Amino acid sequence: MKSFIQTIFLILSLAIASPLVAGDIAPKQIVEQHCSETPYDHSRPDSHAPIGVMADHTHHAGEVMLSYRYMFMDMRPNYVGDNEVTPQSQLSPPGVGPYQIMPVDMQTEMHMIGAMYAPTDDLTLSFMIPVLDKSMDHLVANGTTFSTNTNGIGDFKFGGLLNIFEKGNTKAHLNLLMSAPTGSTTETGFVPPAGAVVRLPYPMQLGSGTWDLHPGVTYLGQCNNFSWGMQLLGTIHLGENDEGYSLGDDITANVWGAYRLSNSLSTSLRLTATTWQDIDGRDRRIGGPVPTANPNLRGGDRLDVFGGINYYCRDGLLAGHRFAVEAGTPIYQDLNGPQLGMDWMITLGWQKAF
Ligand SMILES: [Cu+2]
Repeated sequence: MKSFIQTIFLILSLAIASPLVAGDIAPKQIVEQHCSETPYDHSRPDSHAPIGVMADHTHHAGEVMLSYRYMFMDMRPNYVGDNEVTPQSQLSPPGVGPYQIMPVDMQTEMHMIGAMYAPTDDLTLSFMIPVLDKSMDHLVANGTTFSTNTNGIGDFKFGGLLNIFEKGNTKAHLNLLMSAPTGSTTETGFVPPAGAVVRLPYPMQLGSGTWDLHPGVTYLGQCNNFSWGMQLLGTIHLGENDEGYSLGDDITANVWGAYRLSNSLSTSLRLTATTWQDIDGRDRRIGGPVPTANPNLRGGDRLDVFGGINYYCRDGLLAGHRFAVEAGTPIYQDLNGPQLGMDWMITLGWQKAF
């Protein structure tokens, strides 16, 4: 899969490097102006953030936007701190060490359906429903392997984006979002070493089980063919879920820059730093000699780099439709482990405003 990432980055860097990609719309047509005197343009390909960033833009009064994102994440190998460890090095003969089972690879697919509606110029409402499909492969101390799977709806996220600042080519909004515990926290699966259907470990569950706050602030700017953005987002889990725990809170800082190659096409580079905590409390039905069942082996820090392309279709049958892709990989991760680290992720998206 590393070669896949390299291919993606090659494509993205070619897109940045080659003016040919800009096609028939010459960037020369874009008149250069003093940036601070130019109003923020909502109809550029890069007026939407790289597709992996959520709740990044607001709409004008009366506008509705529908969106669909497909996300894929591949997590492997295991880390203890910032060191990669083999699953074999963590497995012990029965009765000797803590682990009889080690996760070796986790893949998550997410379909995210979104809607936005702006009742006023200052407020945009946002709604997002994720549908998740997770699978985890394991190695057992006796050399056998097995996989577990869960799928279903995740936590429904909703709230408002409130414009707090707009001056010339820059603007900012507050992210006032929350999520409802619509995702299951009681997913089960057959675990061969246990010889039974049991409740699966924390990362295989589909929701937090708690009402969560997702406060944040987003700052955007444009200047000629460049644009940039910053977003600080947090997750605060309120109280404890029915199973007796609360997922660790997290903070994510996004910084990105984009270059407009034409009126339809832009490329982007994004850095994302995330820190998240261990689980507070525990689910007494989740257990077993596997690190994913330990609530104190869930936290970590990570720095990711992403390359992306936004395309805003200007004419033809798909005029007004936006398509985007963004792929990324960590450049640093430090995990309370053994815990599976991120290997790579990709987001494909479609957006259409009405
Ligand atoms: Cu929108």
